[in-house]
Amino acid sequence: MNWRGFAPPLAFIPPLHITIGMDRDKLFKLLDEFKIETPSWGYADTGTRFGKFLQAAAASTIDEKLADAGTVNKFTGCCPTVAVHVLWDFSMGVNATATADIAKKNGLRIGSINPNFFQDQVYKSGSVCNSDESAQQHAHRHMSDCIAIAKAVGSDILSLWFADGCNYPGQDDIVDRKRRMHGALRQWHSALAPGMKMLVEYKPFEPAFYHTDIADWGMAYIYAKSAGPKAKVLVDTGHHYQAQNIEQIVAWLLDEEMLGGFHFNDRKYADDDLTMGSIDPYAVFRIFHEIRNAAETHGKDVSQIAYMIDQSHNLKPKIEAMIQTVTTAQELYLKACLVDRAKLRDAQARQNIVDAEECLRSAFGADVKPVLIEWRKSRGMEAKPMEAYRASGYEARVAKEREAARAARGASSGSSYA
Ligand SMILES: [Mn+2]
Repeated sequence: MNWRGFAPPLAFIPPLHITIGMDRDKLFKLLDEFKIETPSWGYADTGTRFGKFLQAAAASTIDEKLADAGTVNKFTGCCPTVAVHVLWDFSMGVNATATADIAKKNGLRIGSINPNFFQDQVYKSGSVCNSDESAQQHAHRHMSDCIAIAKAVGSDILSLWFADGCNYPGQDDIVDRKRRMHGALRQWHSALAPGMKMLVEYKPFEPAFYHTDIADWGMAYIYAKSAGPKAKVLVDTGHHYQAQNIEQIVAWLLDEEMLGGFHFNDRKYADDDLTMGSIDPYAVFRIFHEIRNAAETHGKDVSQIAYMIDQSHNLKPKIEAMIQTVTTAQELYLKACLVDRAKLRDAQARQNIVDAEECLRSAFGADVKPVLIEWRKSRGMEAKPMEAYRASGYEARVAKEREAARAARGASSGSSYA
Protein backbone atom coordinates (compact mmCIF):
# COMPACT_ATOMS: atom_id res chain seq x y z
CA MET A 1 0.00 0.00 0.00
CA ASN A 2 1.36 3.42 -0.82
CA TRP A 3 0.60 6.58 1.10
CA ARG A 4 -2.05 7.65 -1.39
CA GLY A 5 -4.00 4.53 -0.51
CA PHE A 6 -3.62 5.00 3.21
CA ALA A 7 -6.66 6.18 5.16
CA PRO A 8 -6.90 6.09 8.95
CA PRO A 9 -10.00 4.50 10.46
CA LEU A 10 -12.70 7.16 10.94
CA ALA A 11 -12.53 6.98 14.72
CA PHE A 12 -8.94 8.27 14.67
CA ILE A 13 -9.67 11.45 12.75
CA PRO A 14 -9.42 14.26 15.31
CA PRO A 15 -12.25 16.82 15.47
CA LEU A 16 -11.78 19.92 13.32
CA HIS A 17 -11.13 22.35 16.17
CA ILE A 18 -8.14 20.25 17.23
CA THR A 19 -6.66 19.92 13.74
CA ILE A 20 -7.01 23.57 12.80
CA GLY A 21 -7.16 25.38 16.11
CA MET A 22 -10.23 27.44 15.31
CA ASP A 23 -13.90 27.19 15.99
CA ARG A 24 -15.63 25.32 13.20
CA ASP A 25 -18.75 27.51 13.25
CA LYS A 26 -16.65 30.64 12.91
CA LEU A 27 -14.81 29.20 9.92
CA PHE A 28 -18.01 28.03 8.27
CA LYS A 29 -19.53 31.50 8.73
CA LEU A 30 -16.45 33.09 7.13
CA LEU A 31 -16.81 30.68 4.20
CA ASP A 32 -20.54 31.45 3.90
CA GLU A 33 -19.72 35.15 3.61
CA PHE A 34 -16.91 34.73 1.09
CA LYS A 35 -18.54 35.31 -2.31
CA ILE A 36 -16.66 35.60 -5.58
CA GLU A 37 -18.05 37.14 -8.75
CA THR A 38 -17.20 35.40 -12.02
CA PRO A 39 -16.88 37.40 -15.27
CA SER A 40 -19.13 36.75 -18.27
CA TRP A 41 -16.06 37.15 -20.53
CA GLY A 42 -14.35 34.25 -18.76
CA TYR A 43 -16.81 31.85 -20.40
CA ALA A 44 -16.35 33.10 -23.96
CA ASP A 45 -13.62 32.41 -26.51
CA THR A 46 -10.84 34.88 -25.85
CA GLY A 47 -7.20 34.95 -26.73
CA THR A 48 -4.16 37.07 -27.24
CA ARG A 49 -3.42 39.57 -29.99
CA PHE A 50 -1.69 36.73 -31.80
CA GLY A 51 -4.64 34.43 -32.04
CA LYS A 52 -7.60 32.81 -30.48
CA PHE A 53 -8.04 29.07 -29.95
CA LEU A 54 -11.69 28.17 -30.08
CA GLN A 55 -13.43 25.76 -27.73
CA ALA A 56 -16.60 23.95 -28.75
CA ALA A 57 -18.14 24.46 -25.31
CA ALA A 58 -17.32 28.19 -25.10
CA ALA A 59 -20.27 30.51 -24.57
CA SER A 60 -21.17 32.97 -27.31
CA THR A 61 -24.37 34.60 -26.09
CA ILE A 62 -25.19 36.15 -22.76
CA ASP A 63 -27.68 33.31 -22.19
CA GLU A 64 -24.88 30.77 -22.57
CA LYS A 65 -22.50 32.76 -20.37
CA LEU A 66 -25.12 32.95 -17.62
CA ALA A 67 -25.82 29.23 -17.89
CA ASP A 68 -22.10 28.55 -17.42
CA ALA A 69 -21.84 30.98 -14.51
CA GLY A 70 -24.87 29.30 -12.93
CA THR A 71 -23.12 25.95 -13.29
CA VAL A 72 -20.01 27.27 -11.51
CA ASN A 73 -22.21 28.62 -8.74
CA LYS A 74 -24.10 25.33 -8.49
CA PHE A 75 -20.91 23.34 -7.89
CA THR A 76 -19.02 25.86 -5.75
CA GLY A 77 -21.86 27.57 -3.89
CA CYS A 78 -20.01 30.86 -3.71
CA CYS A 79 -20.45 32.65 -7.05
CA PRO A 80 -23.96 34.09 -7.00
CA THR A 81 -23.19 37.13 -9.20
CA VAL A 82 -21.77 37.64 -12.68
CA ALA A 83 -19.81 40.63 -13.94
CA VAL A 84 -20.87 41.87 -17.37
CA HIS A 85 -19.07 43.90 -20.00
CA VAL A 86 -21.64 46.18 -21.51
CA LEU A 87 -20.84 46.08 -25.22
CA TRP A 88 -20.14 42.34 -25.16
CA ASP A 89 -23.22 41.35 -23.20
CA PHE A 90 -25.95 43.89 -23.92
CA SER A 91 -27.29 45.23 -27.18
CA MET A 92 -28.21 48.87 -26.86
CA GLY A 93 -31.96 49.26 -26.94
CA VAL A 94 -32.54 45.69 -25.72
CA ASN A 95 -34.42 45.42 -22.47
CA ALA A 96 -31.76 44.82 -19.80
CA THR A 97 -34.26 43.45 -17.32
CA ALA A 98 -34.71 40.42 -19.61
CA THR A 99 -31.03 39.64 -18.98
CA ALA A 100 -31.57 39.97 -15.23
CA ASP A 101 -34.42 37.45 -15.56
CA ILE A 102 -32.15 34.96 -17.37
CA ALA A 103 -29.60 35.39 -14.59
CA LYS A 104 -32.30 34.67 -12.03
CA LYS A 105 -33.35 31.54 -13.90
CA ASN A 106 -29.75 30.33 -13.52
CA GLY A 107 -29.73 31.10 -9.80
CA LEU A 108 -27.68 34.29 -10.26
CA ARG A 109 -27.79 38.07 -10.14
CA ILE A 110 -26.04 40.50 -12.45
CA GLY A 111 -23.07 41.89 -10.52
CA SER A 112 -20.66 44.59 -11.58
CA ILE A 113 -21.30 46.53 -14.76
CA ASN A 114 -18.10 47.06 -16.76
CA PRO A 115 -18.26 49.81 -19.41
CA ASN A 116 -16.21 49.45 -22.61
CA PHE A 117 -14.18 52.64 -23.02
CA PHE A 118 -11.64 51.15 -25.38
CA GLN A 119 -12.86 49.37 -28.46
CA ASP A 120 -14.64 52.00 -30.54
CA GLN A 121 -12.56 53.73 -33.23
CA VAL A 122 -13.26 57.10 -31.62
CA TYR A 123 -11.14 56.03 -28.62
CA LYS A 124 -7.85 55.92 -30.56
CA SER A 125 -6.44 58.67 -28.31
CA GLY A 126 -8.41 57.71 -25.24
CA SER A 127 -11.95 58.12 -23.92
CA VAL A 128 -12.58 60.78 -21.28
CA CYS A 129 -8.91 61.85 -21.25
CA ASN A 130 -8.98 62.37 -25.02
CA SER A 131 -8.53 66.01 -26.10
CA ASP A 132 -11.17 65.38 -28.78
CA GLU A 133 -14.49 66.35 -27.23
CA SER A 134 -16.47 64.03 -29.49
CA ALA A 135 -14.61 61.06 -27.96
CA GLN A 136 -15.37 62.39 -24.47
CA GLN A 137 -19.04 62.79 -25.36
CA HIS A 138 -19.12 59.26 -26.76
CA ALA A 139 -17.76 57.98 -23.43
CA HIS A 140 -20.31 60.03 -21.48
CA ARG A 141 -23.20 58.61 -23.52
CA HIS A 142 -21.86 55.09 -22.96
CA MET A 143 -21.61 55.70 -19.23
CA SER A 144 -25.21 56.97 -19.12
CA ASP A 145 -26.26 53.71 -20.81
CA CYS A 146 -24.24 51.72 -18.26
CA ILE A 147 -25.85 53.51 -15.31
CA ALA A 148 -29.29 52.86 -16.85
CA ILE A 149 -28.43 49.17 -17.31
CA ALA A 150 -27.16 48.95 -13.73
CA LYS A 151 -30.45 50.39 -12.47
CA ALA A 152 -32.49 48.06 -14.71
CA VAL A 153 -30.70 44.88 -13.59
CA GLY A 154 -30.38 45.91 -9.94
CA SER A 155 -26.59 46.08 -9.96
CA ASP A 156 -24.88 48.27 -7.39
CA ILE A 157 -21.34 48.30 -8.80
CA LEU A 158 -19.89 50.18 -11.77
CA SER A 159 -16.41 48.85 -12.34
CA LEU A 160 -14.29 51.25 -14.36
CA TRP A 161 -11.13 50.47 -16.26
CA PHE A 162 -9.72 52.83 -18.86
CA ALA A 163 -7.33 52.06 -21.67
CA ASP A 164 -6.55 55.81 -21.75
CA GLY A 165 -2.93 56.82 -22.05
CA CYS A 166 -0.21 57.79 -24.48
CA ASN A 167 2.29 55.77 -26.45
CA TYR A 168 4.91 58.49 -26.93
CA PRO A 169 6.44 61.31 -24.87
CA GLY A 170 4.82 64.61 -25.77
CA GLN A 171 1.79 62.99 -27.38
CA ASP A 172 -0.57 64.86 -25.03
CA ASP A 173 -0.37 66.95 -21.87
CA ILE A 174 -0.35 64.61 -18.85
CA VAL A 175 -1.93 67.18 -16.50
CA ASP A 176 -4.69 68.13 -18.96
CA ARG A 177 -5.55 64.45 -19.25
CA LYS A 178 -5.59 64.08 -15.46
CA ARG A 179 -8.04 66.98 -15.16
CA ARG A 180 -10.32 65.53 -17.84
CA MET A 181 -10.48 62.23 -15.94
CA HIS A 182 -11.21 64.07 -12.68
CA GLY A 183 -14.11 65.91 -14.32
CA ALA A 184 -15.65 62.77 -15.82
CA LEU A 185 -15.46 60.76 -12.60
CA ARG A 186 -17.00 63.57 -10.56
CA GLN A 187 -19.82 63.94 -13.08
CA TRP A 188 -20.55 60.20 -13.11
CA HIS A 189 -20.36 59.95 -9.33
CA SER A 190 -23.18 62.46 -9.05
CA ALA A 191 -25.30 60.38 -11.46
CA LEU A 192 -25.06 57.16 -9.41
CA ALA A 193 -28.23 55.80 -7.86
CA PRO A 194 -28.34 55.59 -4.05
CA GLY A 195 -26.50 52.50 -2.85
CA MET A 196 -24.47 52.25 -6.05
CA LYS A 197 -20.69 52.42 -5.95
CA MET A 198 -18.02 53.14 -8.49
CA LEU A 199 -14.75 51.20 -8.53
CA VAL A 200 -11.67 52.74 -10.13
CA GLU A 201 -9.16 50.23 -11.51
CA TYR A 202 -5.54 51.00 -12.32
CA LYS A 203 -2.95 49.45 -14.59
CA PRO A 204 0.62 50.60 -15.25
CA PHE A 205 0.74 49.94 -18.99
CA GLU A 206 -0.98 48.29 -21.94
CA PRO A 207 -2.48 49.23 -24.29
CA ALA A 208 -0.74 52.55 -23.63
CA PHE A 209 3.02 52.03 -23.48
CA TYR A 210 4.34 55.44 -22.45
CA HIS A 211 1.93 56.64 -19.79
CA THR A 212 -1.41 55.31 -18.59
CA ASP A 213 -3.88 57.85 -17.19
CA ILE A 214 -4.60 55.71 -14.09
CA ALA A 215 -1.28 53.95 -13.71
CA ASP A 216 -1.20 52.92 -10.06
CA TRP A 217 -3.13 52.71 -6.80
CA GLY A 218 -2.10 56.21 -5.75
CA MET A 219 -3.65 57.75 -8.85
CA ALA A 220 -6.76 55.59 -8.50
CA TYR A 221 -6.99 56.67 -4.86
CA ILE A 222 -6.74 60.37 -5.72
CA TYR A 223 -9.34 60.08 -8.49
CA ALA A 224 -11.73 58.08 -6.30
CA LYS A 225 -11.29 60.36 -3.30
CA SER A 226 -12.01 63.47 -5.35
CA ALA A 227 -15.00 61.87 -7.12
CA GLY A 228 -16.86 61.29 -3.85
CA PRO A 229 -17.67 58.76 -1.11
CA LYS A 230 -19.22 56.19 -3.45
CA ALA A 231 -15.92 55.78 -5.35
CA LYS A 232 -13.31 53.26 -4.19
CA VAL A 233 -10.17 51.66 -5.58
CA LEU A 234 -10.22 48.32 -7.41
CA VAL A 235 -7.06 46.20 -7.12
CA ASP A 236 -6.49 43.89 -10.11
CA THR A 237 -3.75 41.58 -8.87
CA GLY A 238 -2.23 41.37 -12.36
CA HIS A 239 -1.94 45.16 -12.76
CA HIS A 240 1.32 45.77 -10.95
CA TYR A 241 4.99 45.87 -11.77
CA GLN A 242 7.19 42.92 -10.94
CA ALA A 243 7.92 42.63 -7.23
CA GLN A 244 5.28 45.18 -6.19
CA ASN A 245 4.13 44.46 -2.64
CA ILE A 246 0.40 44.15 -3.34
CA GLU A 247 -0.58 43.23 0.21
CA GLN A 248 0.89 46.49 1.45
CA ILE A 249 -1.31 48.40 -1.00
CA VAL A 250 -4.29 46.37 0.23
CA ALA A 251 -3.43 47.07 3.90
CA TRP A 252 -3.15 50.79 3.20
CA LEU A 253 -6.38 50.98 1.22
CA LEU A 254 -8.22 49.07 3.95
CA ASP A 255 -6.91 51.39 6.64
CA GLU A 256 -7.94 54.41 4.55
CA GLU A 257 -11.34 52.75 3.90
CA MET A 258 -10.77 53.06 0.17
CA LEU A 259 -10.59 49.42 -0.90
CA GLY A 260 -13.55 48.67 -3.15
CA GLY A 261 -12.69 45.26 -4.50
CA PHE A 262 -10.43 42.93 -6.41
CA HIS A 263 -9.95 41.46 -9.81
CA PHE A 264 -8.25 38.16 -9.15
CA ASN A 265 -5.73 36.59 -11.52
CA ASP A 266 -2.06 35.68 -11.41
CA ARG A 267 0.90 36.84 -13.44
CA LYS A 268 4.48 35.95 -14.14
CA TYR A 269 5.51 38.78 -16.46
CA ALA A 270 2.82 41.42 -16.94
CA ASP A 271 -0.98 41.32 -17.16
CA ASP A 272 -0.91 37.62 -18.00
CA ASP A 273 -4.45 36.76 -16.83
CA LEU A 274 -3.29 33.43 -15.43
CA THR A 275 -5.29 31.43 -12.91
CA MET A 276 -5.23 32.90 -9.42
CA GLY A 277 -2.55 31.27 -7.28
CA SER A 278 -1.02 29.40 -10.23
CA ILE A 279 2.28 31.28 -9.94
CA ASP A 280 2.44 32.65 -6.39
CA PRO A 281 -0.22 31.32 -3.99
CA TYR A 282 1.64 32.70 -0.95
CA ALA A 283 1.15 36.22 -2.34
CA VAL A 284 -2.61 35.66 -2.52
CA PHE A 285 -2.55 34.29 1.03
CA ARG A 286 -0.73 37.41 2.22
CA ILE A 287 -3.41 39.61 0.62
CA PHE A 288 -6.16 37.66 2.40
CA HIS A 289 -4.14 37.83 5.60
CA GLU A 290 -4.14 41.64 5.42
CA ILE A 291 -7.90 41.61 4.91
CA ARG A 292 -8.51 39.37 7.94
CA ASN A 293 -5.98 41.42 9.90
CA ALA A 294 -7.85 44.63 9.07
CA ALA A 295 -11.09 43.03 10.29
CA GLU A 296 -9.86 41.19 13.36
CA THR A 297 -6.96 43.30 14.60
CA HIS A 298 -7.97 46.77 13.45
CA GLY A 299 -11.77 46.53 13.56
CA LYS A 300 -12.33 47.46 9.91
CA ASP A 301 -15.51 46.54 8.06
CA VAL A 302 -14.40 44.26 5.23
CA SER A 303 -17.87 42.95 4.38
CA GLN A 304 -18.30 45.25 1.38
CA ILE A 305 -15.17 44.21 -0.51
CA ALA A 306 -16.15 42.97 -3.97
CA TYR A 307 -14.16 39.85 -4.85
CA MET A 308 -14.18 39.34 -8.60
CA ILE A 309 -12.28 37.18 -11.06
CA ASP A 310 -10.73 38.78 -14.14
CA GLN A 311 -9.03 36.00 -16.04
CA SER A 312 -8.83 34.83 -19.62
CA HIS A 313 -8.82 31.06 -19.84
CA ASN A 314 -7.84 30.85 -23.45
CA LEU A 315 -6.27 27.40 -23.21
CA LYS A 316 -7.92 25.73 -20.22
CA PRO A 317 -11.54 24.54 -20.41
CA LYS A 318 -13.37 27.61 -19.18
CA ILE A 319 -15.71 26.25 -16.52
CA GLU A 320 -13.07 23.94 -15.07
CA ALA A 321 -10.68 26.89 -14.90
CA MET A 322 -13.30 28.93 -13.08
CA ILE A 323 -14.03 26.14 -10.58
CA GLN A 324 -10.29 25.70 -10.04
CA THR A 325 -9.95 29.44 -9.39
CA VAL A 326 -12.86 29.62 -6.97
CA THR A 327 -11.76 26.62 -4.91
CA THR A 328 -8.18 27.95 -4.85
CA ALA A 329 -9.50 31.29 -3.57
CA GLN A 330 -11.51 29.53 -0.87
CA GLU A 331 -8.50 27.50 0.23
CA LEU A 332 -6.17 30.50 0.41
CA TYR A 333 -8.80 32.62 2.15
CA LEU A 334 -9.42 29.88 4.69
CA LYS A 335 -5.68 29.57 5.37
CA ALA A 336 -5.57 33.32 6.03
CA CYS A 337 -8.50 32.93 8.43
CA LEU A 338 -6.41 30.42 10.39
CA VAL A 339 -3.64 32.87 11.28
CA ASP A 340 -3.48 33.00 15.07
CA ARG A 341 -3.71 36.74 15.51
CA ALA A 342 -3.26 36.81 19.28
CA LYS A 343 -0.07 34.81 18.88
CA LEU A 344 1.02 37.07 16.03
CA ARG A 345 0.45 40.24 18.09
CA ASP A 346 2.35 38.71 20.96
CA ALA A 347 5.30 37.75 18.72
CA GLN A 348 5.28 41.25 17.22
CA ALA A 349 5.26 42.82 20.70
CA ARG A 350 8.22 40.64 21.69
CA GLN A 351 9.86 41.54 18.37
CA ASN A 352 10.38 37.85 17.75
CA ILE A 353 10.52 37.88 13.98
CA VAL A 354 10.77 34.12 13.55
CA ASP A 355 7.72 33.44 15.75
CA ALA A 356 5.75 36.15 13.96
CA GLU A 357 6.57 34.85 10.51
CA GLU A 358 5.79 31.29 11.61
CA CYS A 359 2.23 32.40 12.46
CA LEU A 360 1.77 33.12 8.76
CA ARG A 361 3.76 30.17 7.47
CA SER A 362 1.98 27.59 9.60
CA ALA A 363 -1.44 28.87 8.52
CA PHE A 364 -0.34 28.85 4.88
CA GLY A 365 0.93 25.30 5.28
CA ALA A 366 -2.28 23.99 6.88
CA ASP A 367 -4.33 21.46 4.94
CA VAL A 368 -7.73 23.12 4.70
CA LYS A 369 -9.25 20.79 2.11
CA PRO A 370 -11.01 18.62 4.76
CA VAL A 371 -12.61 21.76 6.25
CA LEU A 372 -13.91 22.83 2.85
CA ILE A 373 -15.31 19.37 2.19
CA GLU A 374 -17.09 19.38 5.52
CA TRP A 375 -18.42 22.90 4.93
CA ARG A 376 -19.77 21.94 1.49
CA LYS A 377 -21.45 18.82 2.83
CA SER A 378 -23.02 20.80 5.67
CA ARG A 379 -24.46 23.23 3.09
CA GLY A 380 -25.89 20.46 0.90
CA MET A 381 -23.25 20.84 -1.82
CA GLU A 382 -21.05 18.33 -3.58
CA ALA A 383 -17.90 17.67 -1.53
CA LYS A 384 -15.56 18.02 -4.52
CA PRO A 385 -16.78 20.60 -7.06
CA MET A 386 -14.38 19.71 -9.89
CA GLU A 387 -15.09 15.98 -9.73
CA ALA A 388 -18.83 16.57 -9.49
CA TYR A 389 -18.79 19.00 -12.42
CA ARG A 390 -16.82 16.56 -14.59
CA ALA A 391 -19.19 13.75 -13.68
CA SER A 392 -22.18 15.92 -14.67
CA GLY A 393 -21.31 15.75 -18.39
CA TYR A 394 -22.16 19.47 -18.77
CA GLU A 395 -19.21 20.37 -20.99
CA ALA A 396 -19.83 17.65 -23.57
CA ARG A 397 -23.54 18.45 -23.67
CA VAL A 398 -23.16 22.21 -24.22
CA ALA A 399 -20.30 21.68 -26.68
CA LYS A 400 -22.70 19.74 -28.90
CA GLU A 401 -25.54 22.22 -28.48
CA ARG A 402 -23.36 25.28 -29.02
CA GLU A 403 -21.62 23.95 -32.08
CA ALA A 404 -25.02 23.33 -33.61
CA ALA A 405 -26.27 26.77 -32.57
CA ARG A 406 -23.17 28.47 -34.02
CA ALA A 407 -23.54 26.56 -37.28
CA ALA A 408 -27.19 27.61 -37.48
CA ARG A 409 -26.20 31.24 -36.95
CA GLY A 410 -23.32 30.99 -39.39
CA ALA A 411 -20.93 32.17 -36.70
CA SER A 412 -17.61 30.62 -35.79
CA SER A 413 -17.04 32.27 -32.42
CA GLY A 414 -18.50 34.60 -29.86
CA SER A 415 -17.60 37.89 -28.23
CA SER A 416 -14.02 38.56 -27.35
CA TYR A 417 -11.57 41.23 -26.37
CA ALA A 418 -8.88 39.68 -28.50
MN1 LIG B 1 -9.26 43.85 -14.29
